[in-house]
Amino acid sequence: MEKILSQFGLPADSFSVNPFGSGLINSTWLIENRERGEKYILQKINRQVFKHPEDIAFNITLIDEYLKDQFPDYLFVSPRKTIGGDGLVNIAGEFYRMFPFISNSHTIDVVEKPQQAYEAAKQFARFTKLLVGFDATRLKITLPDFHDLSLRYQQFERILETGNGERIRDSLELISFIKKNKGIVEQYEDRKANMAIRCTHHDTKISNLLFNEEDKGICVIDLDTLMPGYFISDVGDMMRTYLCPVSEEEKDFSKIGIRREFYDAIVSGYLSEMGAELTKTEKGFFKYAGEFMIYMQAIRFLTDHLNDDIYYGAKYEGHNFVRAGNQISLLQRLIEFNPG
Ligand code: GN1
Ligand code: MG
Repeated sequence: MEKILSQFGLPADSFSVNPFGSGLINSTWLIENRERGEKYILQKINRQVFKHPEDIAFNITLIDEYLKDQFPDYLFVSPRKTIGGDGLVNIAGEFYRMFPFISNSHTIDVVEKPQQAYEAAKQFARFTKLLVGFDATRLKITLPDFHDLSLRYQQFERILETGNGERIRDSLELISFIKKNKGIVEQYEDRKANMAIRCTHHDTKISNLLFNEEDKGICVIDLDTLMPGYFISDVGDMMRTYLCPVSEEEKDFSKIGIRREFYDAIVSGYLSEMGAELTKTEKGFFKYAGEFMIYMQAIRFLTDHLNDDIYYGAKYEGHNFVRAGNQISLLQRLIEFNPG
């Protein structure tokens, strides 16, 4: 830690270091000196997942320059430069980056008020809208095929052949649900031709938005998966994480349900910024967006369970099995839901 902090020009002995946040992929710490009123967020990028951390840094720099130039009033949190002027530090093959801590901001893990869902949808939509004039294909692909549902389905089928046999036998009900709903993959293939490629965040869960004390969205964070993509990725992940009163970690599936006011808040929040950008056809895909993302997340959790948790890790035995079951319940509730 001393080595890392010194690269950012901070003396390690005057800062406390504590694990921070709820992200599943990268490791995050809060670096704080109370007397000096200084706070930073330090992150170690997961090298198993992100093979080229410098591509993430490249994308962030590119977007930062574009936004500062075109929309100087927009708050975009860019990483603190190292003493050598870089956005990233490489220490023994591990990559670290540091962000200023935005004062009076906080994140939430579960959406409690429709207003929060509206705000988050609006902020993520605003981000994509501000980048409409930026050619999304200039972004480096930090995770190839990240939201390619057809590929996720193929990976799932493959793991049924090669995965942990005992876990496969114990997961037959979930496996059969995934197979029965393969129509969601077919719809994805059909709908792709009718959606534009835009700058897409790809991880719009509620914990990736900073709020102020009045529950107003301040800015979007976690741009590791900012890539060219479809709006259903962003809207869908909002549906996945804002509609339900409990998170993907909940074990009691009877608590899982769809809250109508939150659905309406996502749609109106998103359209408040992106209404003039989305085509009429795209506007018909809101509910599908939720099905697409929840189904994909269920597949990803289940595939990982059958693959001995190598991607997400597990805090307890069967953790990803529970998460997959949770997402399948949520998908069932969404399929039944009539947006009216
Ligand atoms: C991961 O790292 P985190 O928690 O922001 C994952 C998302 C999943 C999410 C599920 C790079 O996001 O795709 O939706 O967990 N990110 C990556 O909670 O795989
Ligand atoms: Mg995150």
